[in-house]
Amino acid sequence: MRLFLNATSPFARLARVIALEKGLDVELVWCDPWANDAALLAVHPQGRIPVLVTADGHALSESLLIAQYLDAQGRGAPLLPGTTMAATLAQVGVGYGLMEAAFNTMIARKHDAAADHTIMGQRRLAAMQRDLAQLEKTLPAPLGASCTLDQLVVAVAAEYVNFRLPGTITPAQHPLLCQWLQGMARHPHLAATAFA
Ligand SMILES: N[C@@H](CCC(=O)N[C@@H](CS)C(=O)NCC(=O)O)C(=O)O
Repeated sequence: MRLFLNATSPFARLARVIALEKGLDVELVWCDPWANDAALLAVHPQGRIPVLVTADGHALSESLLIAQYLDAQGRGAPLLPGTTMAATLAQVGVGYGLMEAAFNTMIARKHDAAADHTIMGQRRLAAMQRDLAQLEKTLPAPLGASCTLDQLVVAVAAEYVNFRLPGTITPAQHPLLCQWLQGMARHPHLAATAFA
């Protein structure tokens, strides 16, 4: 399998962490999706990362679809346990929403210095704050023996916020999330793929 990625995409990092978590042998293909990377466009028309090319040649896009595929292919306990599926997916949705709002805030700012002041910019920032407030109320389980998809999505999303939008998550406003994140940072596959 081949995974197209770069070093700063939270969506690509999520796919990479899950491949590691599931013990799968995946070749990393580093690319720049913003430069119309020819190798990336050759495997998928969307031109976005992540893309996972499976052993039988299917090009999968969308990090959560890739997550689902890798979870089914790899070894170990499922990242989406059947008995707690709704609760896990509910948390995944909040974490993924945070990831999207933070990423889109960054990209919009790159192209328009006043992006945060537009209606869409304001909606993104407000959604991010609501997602963080929700996580402060309800977090995935702390780092422990088993690993689930909500833990990985929320951790990658929050670490992306800290990486790109420092000062958004604060110990004063989000003490439980900060504490939870400190624990998750010790997860070997999160540590091995940290944003830098
Ligand atoms: N919904 C997608 C988002 C993927 C995405 O936006 N990837 C960005 C990098 S973080 C990208 O490749 N952007 C290039 C472009 O939009 O042309 C997922 O979950 O995988």
